[in-house]
Amino acid sequence: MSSTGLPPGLKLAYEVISPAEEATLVALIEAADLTCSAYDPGNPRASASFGWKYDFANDGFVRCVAMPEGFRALAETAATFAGLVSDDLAECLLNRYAPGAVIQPHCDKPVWEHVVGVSLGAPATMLFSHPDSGEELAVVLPPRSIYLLAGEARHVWRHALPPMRDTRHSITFRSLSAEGLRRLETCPNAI
Ligand SMILES: O=C(O)CCC(=O)C(=O)O
Repeated sequence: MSSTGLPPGLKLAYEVISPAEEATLVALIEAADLTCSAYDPGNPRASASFGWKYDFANDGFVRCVAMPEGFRALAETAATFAGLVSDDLAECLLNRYAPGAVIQPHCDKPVWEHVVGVSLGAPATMLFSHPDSGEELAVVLPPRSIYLLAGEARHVWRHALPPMRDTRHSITFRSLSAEGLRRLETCPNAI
């Protein structure tokens, strides 16, 4: 049984972009080369990454194409929201959740530090669960809102998305952690 409230370290703000900007971003996501993950068969969630992507197969990084200009203004907004500069945002991940798509409970990989997400389209409820106490918190993410996972919300609590009823898009920006920076130095794809 989940209750409302925010896990410590979760920051949320509403209406950070206009409906017109939202429509433009959705069109840009739809124009991207979205693919469903081979590690998540049957889940109608399609994604594309720009910058650096975590490689689950090799526990390393894959270099992706640079983030297109159309996402630049949003990256600035996300960086400011997180107290960063946009150059700190090593990955820009695009997601399209078709009806039924889910995200299983997880903590983002320790190669990442800040996780900043912008929601577009249908609203979603993000479910946070504490691994020790079992406490659950349901946080509504309306379209055009932004969230930052930091502190306990980032490093202790798991987050998940239950099956989507209507199509939602999201854009997630991630900065590298100290571990991520160290790992990137030894990445064969890095310059
Ligand atoms: O779509 C979102 O806002 C959540 C994305 C997420 O949890 C992830 O990519 O790890």
